[in-house]
Amino acid sequence: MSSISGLVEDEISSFFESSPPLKNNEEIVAKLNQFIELNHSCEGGKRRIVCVTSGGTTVPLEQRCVRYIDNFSSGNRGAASTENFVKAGYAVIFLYRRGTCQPYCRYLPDDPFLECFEFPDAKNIQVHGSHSEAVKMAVMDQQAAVAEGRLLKLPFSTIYEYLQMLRLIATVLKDVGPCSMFYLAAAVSDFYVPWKSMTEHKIESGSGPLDIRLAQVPKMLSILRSNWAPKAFCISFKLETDSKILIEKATKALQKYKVHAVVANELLTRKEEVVVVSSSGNVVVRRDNNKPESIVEDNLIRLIVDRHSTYIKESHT
Ligand code: PAZ
Repeated sequence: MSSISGLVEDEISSFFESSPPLKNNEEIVAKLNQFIELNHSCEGGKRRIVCVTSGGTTVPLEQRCVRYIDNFSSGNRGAASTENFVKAGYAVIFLYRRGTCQPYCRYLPDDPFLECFEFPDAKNIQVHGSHSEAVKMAVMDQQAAVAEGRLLKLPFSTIYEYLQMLRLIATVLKDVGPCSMFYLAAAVSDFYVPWKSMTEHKIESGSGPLDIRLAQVPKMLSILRSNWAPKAFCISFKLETDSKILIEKATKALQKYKVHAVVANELLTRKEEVVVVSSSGNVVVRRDNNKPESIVEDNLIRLIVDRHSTYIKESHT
């Protein structure tokens, strides 16, 4: 297990102490406890629980935010992975950026969404024939996952919200031990403006170039692994645009944060293939080109679920 230095621990504490508190903290805790009770109590059965993070975090530049810095992520990976985890029998906490791609909605047209519908007469509205299958499947699958209590969706926007929510989730998942998993596909800002040094009102324009000093976001993976949820199976992601440095960076992250695997992907080819980097070697996972409906997450989640099963078995011996 990774142990973290006092310095890193201080940086992490001061990040949280100076963050604007979550507005709906108690509501989130209540939802999480209910979800864990339903899926991992003796009465409710013992499903595996995975927290899938998805979408990019924003870094506000003003406290009453008008402008912000964003991290790229459409949320497709997180949404598709969530669907596959539910199919594999997991209960999923989907921690996602507001407005990004949602599970079961990947085949719906989002631009413009209203083109899905038509008005045969003044009293009725119905789904257009060309979209009816996609809409039917989306509604049925999403409703089944929610009705069975297997999908809990929690939205975030800022880096402050994301990290506070991740900490809450890790804390409640601690008791689930090896049957819990973190699958960290969200694109998380490396730099931010500390809340206390941020201007309250909209930054004035018209006085020349803007100088902003960004502080480094403390690396929370280390504390997630060592303190928050040390027994959880943990998968992190590494995105690069330069394929030459991708595997080296992913290997460094694996060693530094002692996660169980790092999924390495390149921006342009991320929907075609990923490389799962772990201490047992690197495995290239590809989309099945012979099947038009195939997505890389079908094979990726199969591999991750297998690895998780081995981890659970080994934890009990
Ligand atoms: O959300 P998306 O499907 O457009 O892209 C997924 C991804 C590239 C954001 C994800 O696979 C990933 O690599 N996340 C971690 C990014 C990072 O290194 O911070």
